[in-house]
Amino acid sequence: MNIEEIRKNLNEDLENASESGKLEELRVKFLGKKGHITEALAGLRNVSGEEKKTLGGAINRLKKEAEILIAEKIIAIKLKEEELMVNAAPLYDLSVPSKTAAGSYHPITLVQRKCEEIFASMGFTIEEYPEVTDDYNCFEAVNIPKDHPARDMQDTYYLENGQLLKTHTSAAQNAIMKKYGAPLRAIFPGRCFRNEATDACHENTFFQMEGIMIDTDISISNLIYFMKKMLSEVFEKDIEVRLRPGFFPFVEPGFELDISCLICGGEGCPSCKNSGWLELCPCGMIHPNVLKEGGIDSEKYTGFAFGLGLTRLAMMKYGIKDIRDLNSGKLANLSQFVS
Ligand code: FA5
Repeated sequence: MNIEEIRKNLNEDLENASESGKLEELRVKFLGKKGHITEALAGLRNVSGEEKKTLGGAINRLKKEAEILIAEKIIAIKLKEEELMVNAAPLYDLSVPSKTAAGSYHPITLVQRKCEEIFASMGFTIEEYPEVTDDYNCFEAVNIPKDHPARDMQDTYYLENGQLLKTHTSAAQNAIMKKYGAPLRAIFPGRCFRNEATDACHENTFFQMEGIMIDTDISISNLIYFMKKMLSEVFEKDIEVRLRPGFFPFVEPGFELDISCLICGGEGCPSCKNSGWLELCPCGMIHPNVLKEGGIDSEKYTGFAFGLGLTRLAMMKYGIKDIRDLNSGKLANLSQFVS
């Protein structure tokens, strides 16, 4: 076949090609190992002198032309095929209801939202704070200087750059005081981390919700009122609580607020370490050092703070016996709670 015959043949084949799959065959026919153009180039060995130069140049131009034409045709056909696919009737009926089960909220999200609703209705703002913070915010700013024995109660995970995962939501107190000043009412829920052994009521990753209220004349009575109000609304019934002294360097005086274990009805079980009571919400009057560090005049203002164990609250509200189930990712367990 001479050059003109090959070109004519190529143009006809390109004209007739209508599927992208066929174009590979076409490429092999002209440019493959035994293709017409490759063979024409191989035939040059029988030609010599000036004719070899002219013919060689013409065949090489045809080769380039063929490569470009085939590539352009492939693009044109693919575009056409895509357009046909897009415009074709859908392969499925959009009006048929989905068989995928609807998702559900995690029990901690449900109690967190409930608490947020309760406190927002009492004028508290809801603040966010990162999980990664530093030694100053987590400890020093809340009156736990380096080498203070209280640090032993909250070991955590440290990053190589010296930052750490917050052990309690109290880590946000300083930033929020500096952001708003006094008077102030805010809650700040968040994930906390502690490097400690796990059991039915302890996790290394759990949720707390901190609350602070700062104003002139805030006293322990205000604290007790807000705690009782929150618990009765979350549980939608009266809950037996007990307040006992508790030490936290960032409050003075400090209390442990325990609720009667709702899993065993106060008789004692692994969820409450067999005591019948569950530590749920330590609280107290904000230490003047913490107010001062947050830029608040501790002579003029007083305030209360609490650190509610949201994860434990979810356990009590929904009767979840083992805290580890909450991080288990077992959807059959976690998807049964609705409000
Ligand atoms: C604190 O974290 C204080 N920052 C709380 C506080 C805030 C006190 C403001 C006074 C004023 P504590 O370590 O006790 O305190 O934790 C508070 C609550 O978080 C506990 O009562 C418990 O409900 C929950 N909690 C603590 N550690 C764990 C854990 N490992 N697993 C699950 N919940 C936990």
